[in-house]
Amino acid sequence: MSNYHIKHLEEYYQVYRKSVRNPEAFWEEIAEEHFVWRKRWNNVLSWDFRKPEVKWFEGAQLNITENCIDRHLPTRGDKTAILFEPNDPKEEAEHITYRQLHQRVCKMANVLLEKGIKKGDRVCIYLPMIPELAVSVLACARIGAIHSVVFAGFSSNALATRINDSDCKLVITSDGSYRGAKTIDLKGIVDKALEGCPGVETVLVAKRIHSDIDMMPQRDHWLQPLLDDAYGDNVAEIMNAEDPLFILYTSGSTGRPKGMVHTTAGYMVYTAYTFKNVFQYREEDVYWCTADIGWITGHSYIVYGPLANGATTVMFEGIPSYPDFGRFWEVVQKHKVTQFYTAPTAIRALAKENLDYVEKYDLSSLKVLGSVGEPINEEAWHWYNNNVGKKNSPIVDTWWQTETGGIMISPIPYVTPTTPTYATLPFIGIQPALMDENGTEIKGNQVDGRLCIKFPWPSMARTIWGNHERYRDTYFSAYENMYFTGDGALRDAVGYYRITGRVDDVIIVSGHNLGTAPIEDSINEHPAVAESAIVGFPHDVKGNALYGYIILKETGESRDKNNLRKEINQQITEQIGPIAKLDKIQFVSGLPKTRSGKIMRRILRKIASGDTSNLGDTSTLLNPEIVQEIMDEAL
Ligand code: 6R9
Repeated sequence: MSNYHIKHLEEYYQVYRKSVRNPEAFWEEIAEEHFVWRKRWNNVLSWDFRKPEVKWFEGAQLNITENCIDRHLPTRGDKTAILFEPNDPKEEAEHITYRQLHQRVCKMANVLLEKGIKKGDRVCIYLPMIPELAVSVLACARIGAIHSVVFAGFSSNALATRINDSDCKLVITSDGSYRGAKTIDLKGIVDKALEGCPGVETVLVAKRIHSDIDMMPQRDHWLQPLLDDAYGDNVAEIMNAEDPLFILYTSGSTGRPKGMVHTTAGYMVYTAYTFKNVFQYREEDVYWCTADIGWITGHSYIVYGPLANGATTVMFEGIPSYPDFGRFWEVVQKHKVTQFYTAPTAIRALAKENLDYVEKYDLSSLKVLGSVGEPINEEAWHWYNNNVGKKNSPIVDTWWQTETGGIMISPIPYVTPTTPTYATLPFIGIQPALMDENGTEIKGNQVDGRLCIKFPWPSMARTIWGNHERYRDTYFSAYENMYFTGDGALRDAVGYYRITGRVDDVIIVSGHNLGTAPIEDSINEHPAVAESAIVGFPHDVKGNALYGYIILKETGESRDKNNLRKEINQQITEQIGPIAKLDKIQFVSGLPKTRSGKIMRRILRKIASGDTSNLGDTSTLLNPEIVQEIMDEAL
């Protein structure tokens, strides 16, 4: 029990040391004390990063849903497991207790079994953020089917690629979805996708927007009547520790999306343990992560991590700007949210709006604020800290990846003193290393390099679905015996890590390595600037020069543009140095972003270098129309 909940910094260092000196003993103790197993493991860990092969808790048997649901029934049966907050604030929130969740998952599991889904089969879930999404995920886990959730903002092409890559036999979707004031025809997207997916035999359709849709006889079935008829209990399938739990696609810098495969026991242990500590979760808390379950953040920290701890986890169907920019804070007040976990892109969007939207609401329930998905710039950090946390709620800047399954570098709130833009210290059990270009580890502090992990952790992805070689090449071939993250990082004087951005975003100007994030931070601090992205473009003398795409705040739009350019460069010169000055500054009304909020720099790089003949795949962009505008006005 003692190691499960870290309470002060000295304890962090003690437990950390223990976890790296003897990882097997450490994780064995956590696994033994906090989970229910059908059969104990024979071996805690075996690994070889050269193959690569990693196995945790080999020989153990379990079902993750027994850990996330069944075991809570005697003590938390009437506690809210999932608190569903609909898109429309006028629609009532739904409290789903652990007992109700158990019944709903069992019924869904029985429907899947009845449709012929067996252990090991792949099921694609393409649903909006409604309770059926979490229920479907858990129902797959209940019967040992491998879920592949595809974010319901992806196009039919992207959906078809993912369905075919993992040979899904069944798709769970809905008649449509609400997104702010809009409705989206999800079933139409599925129908189009399935024209190219001969392997899909069955489509289950949840009713959400009550629209008139086409149902293909034999293939398509309304979900609710099947659930109504299904038996409300189900004996969980017994899974081996290393049986796949799910596939989740993530885009690579090149080529097709990679289906990252996560397995059962290690993923469960690590997501539960990180959830407990990174959010300092307590029994009475109401925890809210605003991500979509279509991303890893939703898998690990809306569904599995919170439920494994018997928590109340909020599922929000809506968007931050509907019906107005106060929506997040209204929900925090209404449900007395204690932990709030979101992305810097959302914070920056809200920070552009009037402060009244925040100040109107009582946010005093908040204890911990989280950030994930990209580096959080200093201005956004302070806005979040001052206006949402009222300087009373520590911000946990959590660095991790789809591939890592769980949070890897993060403060522990009320334990680790925070510093803006720093993800701070490695989580318990995580052994980071900074590497130079020649493959040598850079020791000591006040250094920067490429971020690698030296030792396995329980929730790491085990392979890429159907392509183990690509898994090895992408993550284990750059540095011997290390997992390479693709990110750059610096380690400061006290050993805190700051993620400087993807290594492919590093720009070498006159022989100096410049990370995009610190330069963008500096630009964003200019009072007229809302957001920026910089890329490199070829330069005769310097090798590369910097090109900045900058979105102005409303207040900046009337300013003289050349004066603004000078001021921005002056600011960069002061904060980073003249080497980081921008050669070109283009003011734009938006930046091309993926649906998870990441700027697609590949496109900006092409435009900056005047090479727009082949912009590559823009189908995953949230706002493809912006590309033309930026091209038309390029410098
Ligand atoms: C969880 C998630 C992973 C990439 C990662 C890094 C960036 C995520 C970050 C962060 C700086 C943080 N990233 N969290 N960069 N600070 N706190 O986002 O997974 O969608 O796979 O993205 O996101 O570049 O390598 P995923």
